[in-house]
Amino acid sequence: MSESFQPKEIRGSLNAAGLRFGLVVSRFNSFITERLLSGALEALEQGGASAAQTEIVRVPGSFEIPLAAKKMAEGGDYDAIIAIGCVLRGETAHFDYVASEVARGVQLAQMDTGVPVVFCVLTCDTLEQAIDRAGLKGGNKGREAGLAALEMAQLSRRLRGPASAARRMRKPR
Ligand code: INI
Repeated sequence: MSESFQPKEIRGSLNAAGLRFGLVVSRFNSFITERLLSGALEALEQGGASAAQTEIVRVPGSFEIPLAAKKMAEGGDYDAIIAIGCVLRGETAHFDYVASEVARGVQLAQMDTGVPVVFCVLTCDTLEQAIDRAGLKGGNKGREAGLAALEMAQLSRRLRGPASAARRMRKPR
């Protein structure tokens, strides 16, 4: 590759200016989800988001997250949504159903609406693993989700859909 071959790169910055964020938070395992929420809010605030740019929606459990996230995305009030939950493996197959449906539903919500929905649902075998990821040894996954929401909200503003991107590439600059 020659040195002169320098394609334009498109990235989202971590700046919340002019953006609105929605967080959908499961009450189930709230000991963990409240810590994830704090991490996410911390990241948004560091990116410059104010309380007025941010809204929190509560749902009973992780299984309810996708519907709430989809309705929030469809409403058009948010540039990115953060889905926060914690599913812990028990003795039955319940974990598998809830974990796979929340992942599938969150992906569908963002693909159906075009609004980024960041996945911050811990799926852990033990409470200890969840605690590690909610602010102890494994950092705070909520904070990572907050950063991802900032980046994806900005990136989505820049990527105005496949048709317009293809048009821009055809135009010689
Ligand atoms: N919801 C969770 O968010 N985490 C869990 O670990 C969990 N377990 O283990 O049962 C859980 N169940 C509730 C579920 O999300 C729904 O709220 C419920 O089934 C009603 O639809």
